[in-house]
Amino acid sequence: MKRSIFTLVLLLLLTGSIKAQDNLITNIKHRKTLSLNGKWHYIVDPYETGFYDYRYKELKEDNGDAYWNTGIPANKTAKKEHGYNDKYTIEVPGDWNHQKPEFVFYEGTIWYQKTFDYKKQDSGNKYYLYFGAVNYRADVYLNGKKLGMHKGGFTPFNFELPAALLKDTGNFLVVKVDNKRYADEVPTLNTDWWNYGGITRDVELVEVPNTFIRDFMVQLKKPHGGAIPAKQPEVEGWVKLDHQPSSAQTISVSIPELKLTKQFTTTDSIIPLSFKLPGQVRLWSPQAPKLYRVVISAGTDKTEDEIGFRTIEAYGKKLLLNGKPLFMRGICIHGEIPQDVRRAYTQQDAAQLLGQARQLGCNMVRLAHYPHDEKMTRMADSLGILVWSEIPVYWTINFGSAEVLSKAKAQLNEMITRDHNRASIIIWSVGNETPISATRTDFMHSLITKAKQLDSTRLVSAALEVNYSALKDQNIVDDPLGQFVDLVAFNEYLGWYGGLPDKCRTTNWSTPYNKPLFISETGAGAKAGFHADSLSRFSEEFQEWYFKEQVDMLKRMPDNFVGLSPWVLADFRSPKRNNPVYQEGWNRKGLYDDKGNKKKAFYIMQNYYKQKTKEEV
Ligand code: GCB
Repeated sequence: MKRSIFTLVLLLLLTGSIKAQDNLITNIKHRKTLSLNGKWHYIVDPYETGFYDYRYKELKEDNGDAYWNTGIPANKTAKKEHGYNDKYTIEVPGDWNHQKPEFVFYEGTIWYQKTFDYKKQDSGNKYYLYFGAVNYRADVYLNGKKLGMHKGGFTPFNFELPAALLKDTGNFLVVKVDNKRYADEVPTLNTDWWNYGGITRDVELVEVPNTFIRDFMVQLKKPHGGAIPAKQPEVEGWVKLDHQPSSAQTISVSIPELKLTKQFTTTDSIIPLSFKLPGQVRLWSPQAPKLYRVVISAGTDKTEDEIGFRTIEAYGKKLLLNGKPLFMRGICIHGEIPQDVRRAYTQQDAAQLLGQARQLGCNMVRLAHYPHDEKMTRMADSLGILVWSEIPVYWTINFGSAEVLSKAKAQLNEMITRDHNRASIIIWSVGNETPISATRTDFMHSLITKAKQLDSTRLVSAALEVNYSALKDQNIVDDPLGQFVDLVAFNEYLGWYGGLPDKCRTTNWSTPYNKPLFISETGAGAKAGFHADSLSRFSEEFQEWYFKEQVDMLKRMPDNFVGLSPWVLADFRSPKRNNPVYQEGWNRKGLYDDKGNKKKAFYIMQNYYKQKTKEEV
């Protein structure tokens, strides 16, 4: 009985109201795939001529003028005003802005085209096109037929490729990518980062058996009451098949290193899992990021993943990792490689960003302000770096709109679905610096509820903000959203936006909520190499002074203070930052500059984190 209620709840969760990517396939790394990365053809189409006719009506699928159709004239007299050739090529993945000088500020539509061959293995199999991320809207066509449309620039999606449409040779794949900003999208018109456009992450053709493992969750059960995990900790999760098999099937979950195999029988397409791990299991932690190979099989399908087992809990004033108090030595990171002025998407990119965070002494990163490439969260798993992962509900999106809420929920769903087996991720964040109002609080509360439904094992938070015009000596972070989050997190820039850094000497922070308190941002701008006295804005000395004062202030934080993630790891591109001497289109609050050099302030934070590490042992 208990199990069937559980199944019903799961069913509701997994087949819920969000249509967009409820059928996301996870764990792509371990599937049979053909990479469609590499050179693609492109057409720049600022007027969307390939999509709308001259009366601005969407073109019919078979209209030869539509850019999803080949553009090859039938004969020499035929008129074609578009086409793809090798003179116009672009790399996938990768934002377009850094690839051609003429695209540096481009926001609009670019059509991508690739021809590929694919030999189908088994006529009963299924085929999907999987995109790691396309910013912002993608309309996808194969051999002249529309497969689907997706919105959201930082989360994955897949469309089924009908087997009859997929040819052995000469498949004509077209993606219309549009990164124009709109008031009713997520994020909205206004952000403090550059809106890089394009197919920014990997593209794969995925082949799976007819009934396949679409997704699974294998995590330790949510802890309660500050408990240390039992010697034989309990796994709770589920396996989600593409559809319910016609006759009962056996699902098996095994962890070879622990000599464990468990079997379950399907009664539905979602199969709840519940079992104990053997006593010799080693829990995952930043000190010992142990991952186990977990193999899941169902009928003819089999997949595996590397999974770490740990618990995380906000208990009273403490944050407990595996039942022990945790202090987060964090840093905020943008998904950008500043020395190349582009989005991050490779393994080396993840190694650079997480490596820099490690040098600073971090055990935690806040991946701002949108889900980063999956390579980042997987690498965080293997390096033992805790992660805060966020959706781009940023500043003043349209909180009154039900449609915007459903867009935010779709991105939340995709973020959590992709990464719910990553041990490193301990916090899902539903947004950043959203202005207090009843409408906003309802909106954010609804996202928090959704996040908890999708994943009961992690914490949910949001970065709250400070009103600098109302600063007092005793500041109380009492944003009403605080009652719904597990961790009260706030951004404060005392000394940069509110007075000068010495303001920290008399300022104190607390929250009325009996919850752990975290500083999710603090930072000041400095142009690397500009040296002056500490009162000079944008000098390295000003930023150094700022962090010294901040660190002194931290010593007076209340006993529920559980860490911070300063803003920001490295300088990043922002069209809002136009000081012609010090910024030139860059937000300069990095502890590293845009070439990877450390600024003076880096060492202040590094020292603070060294001290905190010593206190831990
Ligand atoms: C913030 C935002 C972050 C900005 C930063 C800044 O509070 O969360 O996205 O880039 O301040 O530099 O002002």
